[in-house]
Amino acid sequence: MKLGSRVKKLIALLMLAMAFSPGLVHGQAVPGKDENIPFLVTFGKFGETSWGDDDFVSIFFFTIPKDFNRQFYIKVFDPDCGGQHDEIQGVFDTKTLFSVYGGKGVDPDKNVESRGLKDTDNYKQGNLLASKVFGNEPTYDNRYYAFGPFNPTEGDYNEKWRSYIFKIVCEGISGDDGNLYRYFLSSDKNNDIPIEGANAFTYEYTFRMWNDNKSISHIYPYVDTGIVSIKQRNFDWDDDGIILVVSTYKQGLPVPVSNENDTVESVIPIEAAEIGKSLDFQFHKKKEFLVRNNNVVIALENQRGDALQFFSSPIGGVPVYQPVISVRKKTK
Ligand SMILES: [Ca+2]
Ligand SMILES: [Ca+2]
Ligand SMILES: [Ca+2]
Ligand SMILES: [Ca+2]
Repeated sequence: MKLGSRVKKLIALLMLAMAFSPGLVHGQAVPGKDENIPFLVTFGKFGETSWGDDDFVSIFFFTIPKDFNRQFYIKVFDPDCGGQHDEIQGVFDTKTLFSVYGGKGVDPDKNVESRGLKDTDNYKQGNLLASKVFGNEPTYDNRYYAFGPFNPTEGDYNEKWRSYIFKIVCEGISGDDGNLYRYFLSSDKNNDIPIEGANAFTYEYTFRMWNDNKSISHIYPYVDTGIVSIKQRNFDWDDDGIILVVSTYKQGLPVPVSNENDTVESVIPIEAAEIGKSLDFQFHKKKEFLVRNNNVVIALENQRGDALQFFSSPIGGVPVYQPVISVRKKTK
């Protein structure tokens, strides 16, 4: 029996090592595996912002590595607004338009307006490759709809990431209910088959927290060179516990949080040790009682006013705090 438990332990250790191997990429699920976020959420444009969506639009970018030369799909889980998962106000009357863009104008490094942060319609730049409106439709309830197939070269090439970039825009074009959904980037239409080295990112993250006050959700912005401080903005957090910033350098820096239908901003200093890595924004729900159906918006910009990206698969992996242990010899 002793040997059996040892073997079991060894297998468990091996599986743990595999799970943390950098060769395995989980960037295809949005929200990502490490984020522990149940759903993205976009409300119909006649919704009330106090329900947690400030602009009724959500924009995500997918990066397909240059070396991947097969077709792929962008799948949307529960694209409808009705039945399971969605947030009703009165009756389900929200219509949601999903649109996939490729080609020139999509890459948010070259075209700042493509990020969709300045309340203009210019985020629709690029070639429209596919689009579909979803209402309250049982056909798509608790199921996937697959956009595609797309060829990688239909994207906008970005040299820095050595990847083709695609954009998916979700707009609540009518109604006032909240559409909850997820994305999955897949090389197969009917199965979730990840594409190695692919990732996804956004600049303004609107998501649903779990209805579980023990859960911790995470989002992972990437700190590029030249960043000395970042301004965080959170909206409609419902005073639901605390938001902490964790990095290799920060053990858990609390940031000011918003309450109902308001925005709170603060500036977070960035240390040299944090450059070229991801930060871990941790969302710890209130313990005393359960805040239900909490939708929240978060966005970041650097000291120059440039927006930071949140990656579904954290660049460089999940950051782990490394206490600085000073080993000074006594000189006496
Ligand atoms: Ca549904
Ligand atoms: Ca409604
Ligand atoms: Ca939905
Ligand atoms: Ca909220």
